[in-house]
Amino acid sequence: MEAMMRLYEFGPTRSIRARWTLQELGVEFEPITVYLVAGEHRRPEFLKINPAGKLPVLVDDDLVLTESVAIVLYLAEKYPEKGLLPADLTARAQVNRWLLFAATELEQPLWRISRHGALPGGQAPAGRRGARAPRVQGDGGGARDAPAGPAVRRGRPRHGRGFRDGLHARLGR
Ligand SMILES: N[C@@H](CCC(=O)N[C@@H](CS)C(=O)NCC(=O)O)C(=O)O
Repeated sequence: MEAMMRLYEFGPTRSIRARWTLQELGVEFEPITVYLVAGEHRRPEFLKINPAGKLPVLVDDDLVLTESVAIVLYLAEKYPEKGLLPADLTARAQVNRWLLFAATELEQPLWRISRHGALPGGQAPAGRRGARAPRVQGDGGGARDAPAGPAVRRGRPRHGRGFRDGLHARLGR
């Protein structure tokens, strides 16, 4: 019998991408919480799994995989019958485009803004107001929602209408 996959994660971080994908696929996995806030990611036992001391990490048999987007793609390709990645080459190219856009264009500036930016009008951070991550629209290719959704959510309620509308216009919403 195949061993259950293990996901090393910590709630409201990029770990969500891996968890989202596993849940979307309906795959059973063993979740292992590594408390970043308590510094557990710097403990020797975790550094043996990922010497970079970062989350998420997916362990599937002999495979130890880091990088949240690589995990999303691995899972989507492992279960092709679930249809998270389109079979058509050009449709898949669009999915890859959004995955890379989320990771390379969207994520860093949004992290920077959310860490250093003032909250307009004293608004509470998005997560505390129960904002839901939006889905990237279009046909097929559910895999692109996992990385893009949390990043878009970061940019949604707190940075004012102009920023949000520009972002959503770019995403075709
Ligand atoms: N590019 C990596 C980034 C991983 C990463 O930086 N994870 C953060 C949580 S979102 C982390 O583990 N930080 C701990 C640290 O940097 O000490 C990915 O997408 O998986």
